[in-house]
Amino acid sequence: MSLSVWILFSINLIRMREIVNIHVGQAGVRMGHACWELFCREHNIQLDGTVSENGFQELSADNTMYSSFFSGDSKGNYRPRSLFVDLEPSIIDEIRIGSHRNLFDSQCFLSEKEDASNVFYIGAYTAGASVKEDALNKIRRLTENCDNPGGFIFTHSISGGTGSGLGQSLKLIIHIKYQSKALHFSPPLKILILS
Ligand SMILES: Nc1nc2c(ncn2[C@@H]2O[C@H](COP(=O)(O)OP(=O)(O)OP(=O)(O)O)[C@@H](O)[C@H]2O)c(=O)[nH]1
Ligand SMILES: [Mg+2]
Repeated sequence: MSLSVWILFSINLIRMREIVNIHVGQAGVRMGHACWELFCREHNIQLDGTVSENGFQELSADNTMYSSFFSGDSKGNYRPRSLFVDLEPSIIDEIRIGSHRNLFDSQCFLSEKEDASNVFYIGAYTAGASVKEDALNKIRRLTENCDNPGGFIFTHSISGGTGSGLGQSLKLIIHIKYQSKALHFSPPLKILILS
């Protein structure tokens, strides 16, 4: 390996890898919201995206600890690198007006008017198809804003129509587009997918 390639390779290893979080359907959006509450606590980030007093000192001398999940905005605050998608608006609207409303960028949210009624086909092909392009555009923008994209984390249920149908079709496209490897952490989920 030539020296320049090796240096680039080493820098890549040292730089923090950035993760894009995608939450699909009611269960996915709710689980995602709960995860962000936890991530904020772990990173000492407050409800408006600012770091609490002594937050930097407690975690790290620089801000690299934050970049895996959070992006910095123009005001120097931290914003979750995430996308919430649902075919009906109520669950996402709860977050839009809830306690974390000032944490998330408005571009994080994408909702339509009617859910997929627990039907995979509607989530994947009919109603889901109308939001798929918008969702992929938002995911592309989030990924392009990363210096060193490391992967995607999805949260979604496997029984609702939006989470299963739209979630699955987004994962398939991302898998092809970004040549990602799928890791399934839950053995029962793996068995269900195989069957
Ligand atoms: N753990 C958890 N499971 C949930 C939650 N909300 C719904 N579920 C489960 O998710 C499954 C239904 O999927 P949903 O996520 O509600 O459906 P959806 O993806 O919104 O799809 P449609 O509503 O059919 O468009 C059921 O098994 C619910 O019990 C939640 O907040 N937490
Ligand atoms: Mg739903």
